[in-house]
Amino acid sequence: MATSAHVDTFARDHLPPPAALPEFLFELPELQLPERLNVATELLDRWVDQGQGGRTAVIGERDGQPFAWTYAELQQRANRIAHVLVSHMGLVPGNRVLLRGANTPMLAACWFGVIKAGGIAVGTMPLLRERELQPIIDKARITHALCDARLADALRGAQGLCPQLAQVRFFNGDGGDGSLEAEMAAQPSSFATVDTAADDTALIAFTSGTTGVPKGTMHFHRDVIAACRCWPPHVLRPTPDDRFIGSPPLAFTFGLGGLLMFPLAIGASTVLLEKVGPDALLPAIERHRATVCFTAPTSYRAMALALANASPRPDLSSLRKCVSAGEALPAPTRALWKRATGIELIDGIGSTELFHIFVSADEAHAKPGATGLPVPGYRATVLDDQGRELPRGQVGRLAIKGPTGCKYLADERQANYVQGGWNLTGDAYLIDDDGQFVYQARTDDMIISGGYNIAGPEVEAALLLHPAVAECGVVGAADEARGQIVKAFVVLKPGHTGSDALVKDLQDFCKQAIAPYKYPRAIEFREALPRTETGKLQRFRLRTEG
Ligand code: 3UK
Repeated sequence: MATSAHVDTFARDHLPPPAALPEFLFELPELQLPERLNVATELLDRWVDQGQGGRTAVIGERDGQPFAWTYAELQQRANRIAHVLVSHMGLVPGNRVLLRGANTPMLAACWFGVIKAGGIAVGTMPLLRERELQPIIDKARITHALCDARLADALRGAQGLCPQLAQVRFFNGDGGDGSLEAEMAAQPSSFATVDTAADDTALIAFTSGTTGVPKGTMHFHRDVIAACRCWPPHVLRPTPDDRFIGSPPLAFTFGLGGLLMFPLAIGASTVLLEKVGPDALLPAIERHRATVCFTAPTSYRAMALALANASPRPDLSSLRKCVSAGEALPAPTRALWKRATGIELIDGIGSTELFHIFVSADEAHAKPGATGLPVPGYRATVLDDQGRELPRGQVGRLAIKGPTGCKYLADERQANYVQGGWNLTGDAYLIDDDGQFVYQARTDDMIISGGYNIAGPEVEAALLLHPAVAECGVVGAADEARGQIVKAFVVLKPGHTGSDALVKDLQDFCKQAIAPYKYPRAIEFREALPRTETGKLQRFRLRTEG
C-alpha cells in the first residue's frame, strides 16, 4: 500500500474495519489504477498539462449574465484557494473542509482547491440550517469551511455550536476585504497538487437517506476516478464537445459526479446553476445550448407537462442525452419525456455509498419500467434474506459489488449496508427474462396487504397515467382486517379538484391498469408531497402523517 499523504489521519482512523468492507472489484483494464492518485491532477491539471487549458470548463451566471472559465482559469482559481487554505487557514492534508453553496463555478473551484491541498471535501446541502450542519461538523470533525456569502448565517450559527470549526471564508459576496476572493488575489496562481495515495479519502458525502441520522460515506481518490471510468464511458458516452447541465447539488454525489467529475474527466464543459427547478431548467437548457441533462424523474415529468403548454416552446434542439436518477423512473414519465422531446431517458440507480450509478441502460437498452443492466465494472444480483442469489423473476434485495463501495465514517450501520462482501442498497428488485433489473420498492416500503406484497411505485406508475394526476405517492396504511391497505396521496394537475367521484374514478382507473388487488383503497388529495432536498419522496412521512 502506498504511503498516505494525510498528516491528519482522522479519515483513515475511522474507516470501517477491513472485515466490514465490501469486496472491491477492479476487473476492467481501465480500473488498474496507480498507487498515487489525486482527483484534481486527473480532472484538472492533466488538461492544462496537455495544452488543453483553453477549453471551457465551467459556465455560470451572475446577475443574470452568463460567464465561463477555461480549464486553465478554473485551475488557477483552485490553486489560489489551495494557497489560502494552506497558508492563511492552516490546513494540513487530511483535514476536513466543509463546502456550502448552491452550484456555482466558485463552489467547483473551492472543491478542487480543497482536493489539491490534500484536504477532504465535505459538501453540504445549501438548504441545511445550523442545527442540521452541527451533527455533520461534529461527526466529520470539521475544522475549516468555505461558504457562499449568501448562505453565511446558518454557517455562523453552526460555528457557534461547533467551536472546532475555527477557519471559515466566504465567497460569491461583494469580493471586498476579508472575502475569499480578496485573499486569493494575493496568492500565486500555481500550486503543486498534493501527491495523495489512491486510497486517501478525497471526500465525505453525507446521506440521511429518506429517514434517520446522517451517515458520512467516505470516498477515496481512487473511487472517484473509478466511477469516472465505469458508467460515463460505457453508458452515457459523452464527448469533449458536450455541455452538461442539471439540478442535483454538488453536495449530492449524483450532482458531483454528473455535473463536475464526469464532464471534466473527458475535457467537456458543465453549466453550474443556482436555480434549477423544472421552471428554470428548461430555459437554461435553451440559453446555454446544453447537450447532456441530469435531473430526477419528477423534474422530467414536470418539464414534460410544462412543455405541453409552453408557448413559445423553448428550443431544446441542443439536447441529446438526458439522465434520470435518484428515484425510480415510472414508465409513464419516460413516455411523456420521449413524446415531449423525442429523447429516450437514460435511467440509472446510484447511491451515495457507491458514489454513482451501478445499474443503468443507455437509450438502446432502455426498457420501460426497468432500471437496466449492471454497469461494466460492477456486478449486480438479487439476494434472499439469507444472502442466497435468487432465480430470475423473484423479488429480493439488490446487491452490488464493484470498484467503489460503502465505507461509512465510524458508523454501526456499515453492517446493514455491507453483508457477505455485497453492498445492499435497501432496494427490492427482480431480474427479468432479459436480465434487466426491475425496481419494486425500497425494502422497507413494500406494502403487505391481505397477504399480497404490493410495491408502491407500481401503483404510482398506474396513477400517473391518469390525466388528472400531477404527482403521487403510495404507501401502506395500517388496517385491522388486511394488516395494511394501499393508500395513495395525489397531487392534481391545475384545473382538477378532489372529490369522491374522482377517488372512485382513480380507483377504477388503477384496476384497469394493474392487478385489481393492488388498487388504492384510500386516496387523499394533497397540495404537495413531502420530499427530501435531493427530490426523493419521503414515504415514511406519508405513512406517519397520513
Ligand atoms: C434510490 C433509485 C430506482 C434507491 C444517487 C445516482 O440517489 C442517489 O443516492 P442516494 O444515496 O439514494 C440511493 C437510493 O435512491 N434510487 C436512486 N436512483 C434510482 N431507485 N431507480 C433509480 N434510477 O433507493 C437507492 O438505493 O440519495 C443516484 C447517482 C448518485 C447517487 N448518490
